[in-house]
Amino acid sequence: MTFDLFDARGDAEPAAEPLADGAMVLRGFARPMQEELLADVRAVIAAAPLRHLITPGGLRMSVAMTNCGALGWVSDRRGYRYDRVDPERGAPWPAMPASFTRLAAQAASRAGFEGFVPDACLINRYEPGAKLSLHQDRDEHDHGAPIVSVSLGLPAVFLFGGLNRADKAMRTQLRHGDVVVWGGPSRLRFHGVLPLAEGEHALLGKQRINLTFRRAGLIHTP
Ligand code: MD6
Ligand code: FE
Repeated sequence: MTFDLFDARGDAEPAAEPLADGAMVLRGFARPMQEELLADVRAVIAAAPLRHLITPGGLRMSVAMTNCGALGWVSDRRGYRYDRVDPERGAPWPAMPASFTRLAAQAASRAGFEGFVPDACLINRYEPGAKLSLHQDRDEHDHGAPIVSVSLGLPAVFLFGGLNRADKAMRTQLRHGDVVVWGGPSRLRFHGVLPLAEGEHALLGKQRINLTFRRAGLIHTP
């Protein structure tokens, strides 16, 4: 396992740290485009504000969320789903910024998944104490495509388990600029994020922003 930004060949290829078959962390992969990404994150949040969704069980999520792209992930008392319309604003989600689409495709390709074109980007905002319980990403129609997850701002401990909830989870710290790519035999592994520790990030202050790109695929409108 390596924690260097650059691998032993000494070229500018970020180190790929395997997590499991089909899952890896690309350390610092998003750093070269951080300014562009952050400007685009701010524009999306200005158009479709972050909000704390309610789980089907009636609990308020500690992570605040919004989306961009053709489909957005939402949760309410009726369940989890992808929706073309932001229920809060009654309007489509903001378009996926070109910087997001490009980064997602480049990271997927680096991990061996060619031709990744995300149609959904979930933006998660963690403040100190916010967490994401162990879960599977299984609301997408297309499980053939990987997931690309970009970490910005404060570091967080990522839990990475198996295909059953009870499987023991390993832990890895995700720092500013790290990208996790997740697909193939690992696509349905359980994972989560431990409560965010207090801290101050030079660019983002007291928060962690996570961008999760998916191919949600067809949705079935009632
Ligand atoms: C997060 N990430 O890192 C939450 N899901 O804030 C996820 O839930 C996630 O990082 C699937 C694949 C990678 C992830
Ligand atoms: Fe997830």
